[in-house]
Amino acid sequence: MKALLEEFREGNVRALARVLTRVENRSPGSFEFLRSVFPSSGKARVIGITGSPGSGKSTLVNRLAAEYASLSDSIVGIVAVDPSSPYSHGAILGDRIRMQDADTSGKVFIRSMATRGHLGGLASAASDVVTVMDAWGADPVMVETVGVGQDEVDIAKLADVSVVVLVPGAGDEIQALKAGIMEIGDVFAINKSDMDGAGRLESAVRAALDLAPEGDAWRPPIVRTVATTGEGVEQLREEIDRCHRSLGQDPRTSARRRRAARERLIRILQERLVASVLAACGEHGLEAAVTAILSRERDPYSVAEELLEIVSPGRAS
Ligand SMILES: Nc1nc2c(ncn2[C@@H]2O[C@H](COP(=O)(O)OP(=O)(O)OP(=O)(O)O)[C@@H](O)[C@H]2O)c(=O)[nH]1
Ligand SMILES: [Mg+2]
Repeated sequence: MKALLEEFREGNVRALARVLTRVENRSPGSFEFLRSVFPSSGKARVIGITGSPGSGKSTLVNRLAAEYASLSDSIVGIVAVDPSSPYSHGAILGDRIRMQDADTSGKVFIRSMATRGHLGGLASAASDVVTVMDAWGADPVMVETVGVGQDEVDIAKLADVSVVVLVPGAGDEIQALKAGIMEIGDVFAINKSDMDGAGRLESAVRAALDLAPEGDAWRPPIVRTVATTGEGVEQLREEIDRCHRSLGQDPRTSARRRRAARERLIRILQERLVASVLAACGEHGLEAAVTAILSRERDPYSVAEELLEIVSPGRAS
């Protein structure tokens, strides 16, 4: 493990991949890894890219990554949070871009994460992956998520700059407003602008943004893109950079970062607490308790109290 950490610190890509696998699987020693690399994190620009399924996020992320890679010597990190929803394998997304296949330059490092099976939740696992990439030296780190659920909104909050990708004619005008996605967007990309209705969508987004209180330091720009051809991608990158630069002047930035750090700590606590309770009572113990609750023999409150008592004796008041 020491050797692995050393290789990691030397910037070895294989070491990065191995560390990420351990961290994602919560293999023994992964918390020690996270602890020792955390102090080196916090340098990368973290960019969130979110939008509805098939809106062209991966295509756009690939283009942006190529842009960033051409501008500096750093390796660009990409975290693709892959929806494991039933339709992700269906016909609708049959043509989705697999980013794993895309990089040939050796300057982009891509990691796909499954969305299921993370004890502390997806956002917790994703923040660890971002931390590891950041500590390793990737910059920027882009995180692609399908912006629908709370998990995804939480992930978007990991980013300093969030790009919301909308597409014309997909009912996104209404959907975006409904899902509260407008609030997380620092930059809006109207992708597939080669299709009808881009102008209409832009007006709808602008109208929604105009509802934001006056005096906000940052007015989210709207950029029209065609990810497949690369049109507008340079301008999108410039707006993302401009947003990053403005963060230092925006008084809300430190409050936002503080909130994110707090939420992250709470998620870690949840994960570790649940993990230690499960380790103490075992799968059998848990199932037995569930059976007792189902038959109304026990109530979940006292069961929880009892289980907590195992890991923290004498805590009950
Ligand atoms: N016409 C047009 N098609 C595009 C554009 N951008 C992406 N596409 C196509 O849209 C499809 C979906 O693109 P992806 O990049 O996989 O979209 P995504 O948002 O990452 O999809 P998921 O990750 O599955 O949610 C692909 O067939 C792309 O070629 C665009 O600007 N114009
Ligand atoms: Mg994608």
